[in-house]
Amino acid sequence: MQTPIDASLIELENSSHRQNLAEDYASLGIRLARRNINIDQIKKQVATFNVAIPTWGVATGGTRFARFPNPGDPRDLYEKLEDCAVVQQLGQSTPTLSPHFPWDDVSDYNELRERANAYGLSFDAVNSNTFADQHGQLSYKYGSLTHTNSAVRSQAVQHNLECIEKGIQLGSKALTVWIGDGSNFPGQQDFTASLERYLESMRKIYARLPDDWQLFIEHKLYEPAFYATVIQDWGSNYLCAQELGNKAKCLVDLGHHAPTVNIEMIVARLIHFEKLAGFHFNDSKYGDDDLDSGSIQPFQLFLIFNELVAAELRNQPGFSPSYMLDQSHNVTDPIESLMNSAGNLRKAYCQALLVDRSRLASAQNDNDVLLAHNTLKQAFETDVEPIVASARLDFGGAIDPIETFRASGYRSRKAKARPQQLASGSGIV
Ligand SMILES: [Mn+2]
Repeated sequence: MQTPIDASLIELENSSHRQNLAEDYASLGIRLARRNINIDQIKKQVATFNVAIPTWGVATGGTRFARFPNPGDPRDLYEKLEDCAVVQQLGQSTPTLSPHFPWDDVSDYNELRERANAYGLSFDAVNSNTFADQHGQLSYKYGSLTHTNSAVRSQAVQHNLECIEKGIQLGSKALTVWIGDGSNFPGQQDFTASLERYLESMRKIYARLPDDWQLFIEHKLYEPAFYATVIQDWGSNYLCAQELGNKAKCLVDLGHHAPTVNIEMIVARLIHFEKLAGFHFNDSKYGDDDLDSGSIQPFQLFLIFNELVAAELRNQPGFSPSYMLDQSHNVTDPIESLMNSAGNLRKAYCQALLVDRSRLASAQNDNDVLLAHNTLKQAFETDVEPIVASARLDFGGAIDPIETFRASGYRSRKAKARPQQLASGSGIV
């Protein structure tokens, strides 16, 4: 397998942390044993949690105003693959990529699959793009799958069908559809007619899904449409997924809700009705900030994982969510942010595994409010870093991925090897 970072460098960096980690792990193990928890068992479970990297997430992102590229940013998909391989090699929790078309268009998808496999990487859900115009065909300025002009809708449907074809060659099993369709002014769009057109278009896409594929519908309450979006919330999402059929499910992007919405409760509802497709993980203070997972609201992230672990433990029918990151790294090194975020997700998962479920259930039944709440807080407040770091180490990763990445000199090597074209003024990537 191709590994972009020298294994001896990882070993050297790990050697300076190995003893401390062993002591921290042993000490945590003693404390968890008092709670009747086997730390080795938890570590094994934590090691099974993986999240897909969005191919657009390895290049520096930006805002509507500007983008400030990092030296060594990947210039094409093959360079993105190499960066994803670094994230996986050091973090050992991101073996899949979620590609985006047409940004990731290549001439030979079988070759792309082989190149990814050589790094030990494979492909998760493919993402279509009908929110920006491509090369001078019909415009999506006033919508795509819901456009008033049937020719534009056909073009958007056709693009999604092509994404499925590319995904089949890459070994993907799902298509994620997010549309920017909506309206900026009251009166601009007929709410009912636009939803009818959406369903008509989506039925055509759904009809062409392979039997073992799923269709992930992603809702978002605003942006780029600032008055209304066609698939604005989980309610519209759920109703559309229900109309389309069993293979259609609802994708929850953590940044696509109003600031005070109780996302963990939405997750619980979608799990109950067997309609949870999975996640686009990120974090936010205000809107779709696309900050690193776990950076702003780690307790919310834990509460979401609490619902996921509860579903896992009760063998909830149809429960098999896809986990993907969807972040924009504007002021950090994207490789570092991706490793940090994937680690934060494992921390939240690990903390959720530590919840004393029987104590929680009896406190809930007895209406012992404080004990129920404190049962969750006890798990959330446990420092689980020794477990997450040990899970990485067991699979050849770095105890401290970011320190190791910095010591490797990878970024400065790439800054020389990947001279950038003129900085583009475009924002969000
Ligand atoms: Mn998303």
